[in-house]
Amino acid sequence: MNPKNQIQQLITIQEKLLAAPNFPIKKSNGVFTRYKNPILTHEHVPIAWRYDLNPVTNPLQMERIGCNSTMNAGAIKWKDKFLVMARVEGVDRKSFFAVAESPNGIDNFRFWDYPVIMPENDDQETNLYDIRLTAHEDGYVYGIFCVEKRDPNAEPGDLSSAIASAGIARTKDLIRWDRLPDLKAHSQQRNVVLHPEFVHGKYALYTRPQDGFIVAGNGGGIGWSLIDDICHAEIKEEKIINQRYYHTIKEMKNGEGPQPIKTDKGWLHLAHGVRSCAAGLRYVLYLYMTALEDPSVPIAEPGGYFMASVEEERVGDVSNVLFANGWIADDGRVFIYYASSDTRLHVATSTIKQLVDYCMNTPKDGLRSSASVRQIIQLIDKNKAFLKATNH
Ligand code: M1P
Repeated sequence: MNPKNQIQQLITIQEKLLAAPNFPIKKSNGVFTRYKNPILTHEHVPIAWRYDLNPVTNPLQMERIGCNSTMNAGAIKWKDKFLVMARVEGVDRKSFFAVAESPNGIDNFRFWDYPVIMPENDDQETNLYDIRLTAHEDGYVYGIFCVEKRDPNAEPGDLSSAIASAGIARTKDLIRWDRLPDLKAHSQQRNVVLHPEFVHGKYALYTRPQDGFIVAGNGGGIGWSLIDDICHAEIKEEKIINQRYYHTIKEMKNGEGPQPIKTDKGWLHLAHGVRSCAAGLRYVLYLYMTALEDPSVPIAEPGGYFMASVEEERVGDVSNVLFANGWIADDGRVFIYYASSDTRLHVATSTIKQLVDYCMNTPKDGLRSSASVRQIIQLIDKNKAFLKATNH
C-alpha cells in the first residue's frame, strides 16, 4: 500500500470510531445507566498528534508520538456542547490535558485541534493530571489539578518519591488559561476541588490532606477550607467533612470527585473510596450529600459504593480502578464521566431525582456485619407488611 493510502486508511478507521453511536446497557440497578462503548480511548487521539503525515519526512508511515491512555476527565457544558477535559497520558508516562467535545454527552466525542497549553509555575513540575472544572459564581471557570514533582528530599537513588500539590488555573474561554500560584498547604494535596459558590464571602475548597504521595498516613479524608484570596490560595484551617473508616470502601483513602451539584435537597457529591486487598488498591465511586446552607455539613451518605468496575472496566494499566472527576448536570439529567483502570473514559447517566433518592433512602454503612443483617431484615419485614396490606 502506498503511504498516502495508509494515512487515508488510518483516518477512515478513526472517523468510523468517532462517529459510532453509543448505546445504553439495559441491565441496571435503577440508579444509573452504563453505556456500551467507552467515550474516549487512546484510539480517539487525533492522528495528527501521533503521525507525521508527510510521506517525505515519514516515508514508512510510522507513529512518531505514541499515546497510552485517556482517562480522569473534568467536565463542563459549554456553548451547548458537552466538554470533557481528559487526562491524556503519552507512552512517555507524561500526562497532559486535552478537551474533547460531544453534541449529546454520550458519543461523538472529538478532541479539539490542540491539547491544552497549561502554563508552568516552575521547571520542577513533572506531571499534571486529574483536573476538576468549576464554573464559579465569580465568572471564571477554574481548573484545579494535581501537580506532581520529585520529592526534593528523596535519596539520590530514590527516583519514585514524589510530592503532590494542587495547581490552580482559570479561564474565560477554556482555551487560554491563567495559571495562579499553587495552593499553599502543610500536607500533600491531590483531589482538590473548588466549590462553585462563595461561602461566607470566601472561596471554598474540598481538599485531601495526605502525609505521603500514596498513603494517607494520619491524614486523609475529604477536607474543607475557606480561602481568603484565590490568587494566593493558602489553607489556613482545614476540617475533615468526609472521613475514612475501618473496613469500608474508603478505609485506605478517599477523595472528592468533581465539583458538587446543587439540588433542592442539598449539595450532591461524587467521590472515590480506596481499600487495600490482595490484588492491590481497589478504587470505587460513592456519593454523599451536604447541607445547602452549609456545604461542609454532611446530611446523607449511602453505605458502600455507587459504582465499581465491571467486565472490561476491571482491567487496564492500574486494574480495579474507577475514578471520576467530571460530571455534568443538564436539565435534571446527570452525565457521569468515569475512567476505568487508568486506561479509558466512559459515561453513565442518571438524574438528580434518582441520585438524591439514592442518597436519602439507601441505608448508611452500619460498620459491622450485624448491622448489615439488621438492615436487610428491616427491608424484608417492610416488604412482607406491604405485600400483606396489598393482598399478595
Ligand atoms: O491509580 C488510581 C488513581 O490513583 C490516584 O488517586 P488518589 O489521588 O486518590 O491517590 C491518582 O493518581 C489518580 O489519577 C489515579 O486514577
